[in-house]
Amino acid sequence: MTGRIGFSASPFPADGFREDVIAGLSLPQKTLPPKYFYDARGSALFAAICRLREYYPTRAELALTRAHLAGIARFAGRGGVLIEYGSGAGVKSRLLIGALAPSTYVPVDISREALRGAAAALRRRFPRLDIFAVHADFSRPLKIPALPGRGRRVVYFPGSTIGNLTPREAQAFLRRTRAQVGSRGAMLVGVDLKKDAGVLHAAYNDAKGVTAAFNLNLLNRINRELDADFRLNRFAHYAYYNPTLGRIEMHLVSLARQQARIGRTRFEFEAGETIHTENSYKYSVAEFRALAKSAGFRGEKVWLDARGRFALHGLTAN
Ligand code: AVJ
Repeated sequence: MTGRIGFSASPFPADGFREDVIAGLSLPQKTLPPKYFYDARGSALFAAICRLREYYPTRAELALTRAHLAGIARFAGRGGVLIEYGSGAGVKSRLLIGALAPSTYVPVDISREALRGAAAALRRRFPRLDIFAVHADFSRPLKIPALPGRGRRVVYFPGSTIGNLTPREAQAFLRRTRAQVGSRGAMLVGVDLKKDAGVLHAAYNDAKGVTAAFNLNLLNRINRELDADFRLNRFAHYAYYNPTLGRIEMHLVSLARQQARIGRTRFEFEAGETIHTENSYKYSVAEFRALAKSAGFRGEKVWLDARGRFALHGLTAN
């Protein structure tokens, strides 16, 4: 039998780019949401980041997934419904689908192109798999339409993308996911571990300046899509590890006193003032388990890479 392929768009909230940008830049600490990094150029730059020598998370997560695939599959169970937050374009998704042999695979992504590309590629690779792509912003409350597949629901959320959320937001997000998978469900979530600040610093301040280009591209996107006039050479990438809060913070620092216009709205920048563009929280195993517990999950399993840099948590509903 051949697998079916479906596509569904939930009422789409990602068109709030202009509103989100203007609201964020109106705050005392100017802020922009990191989900807007990923236009075509931003996605290409992120792919380049993942290949950098200094950026260990992608390789560490892939290595641990390969090393522990059988155990991960035993935990998640075979033949259920695998829901991935993200497009499923990566090697890790293919490994997991191969090992779990789900009846239905449900990628959820904000990018329609990424979803279509990934679904088409997966269909060639797994011709009997039912693929039900959902075009939605998984960072907001999400309605996954009645699924054709039966069996246990497992949400896969790799890449430490959960680190973009504050612990409070992550807790709310995990609660919603817990409701989504039901009382027999589970979650596999990739989480970057706390580690030497120098290693963290290097990962977000690479020598080739790819992370800087990724950060600055957000202003480029605002210029292009929102009729704005940010001068990219008057802003600089700044990223550092905040050990008290356990997070990398990325900022764009204004190199001079200046103004920028978005449509008809003007924004003033002091010299040295920053736009906070991203947080990337790091959690020890115990910290993340405590967070998961506060959201109704039990931290049942955890797998690490050989060098102890990155964790994949196996959570069950309880
Ligand atoms: C995709 C959010 C996991 O926080 O490490 C990489 C994004 N930003 N380099 C991360 C990112 C700068 C990445 N996440």
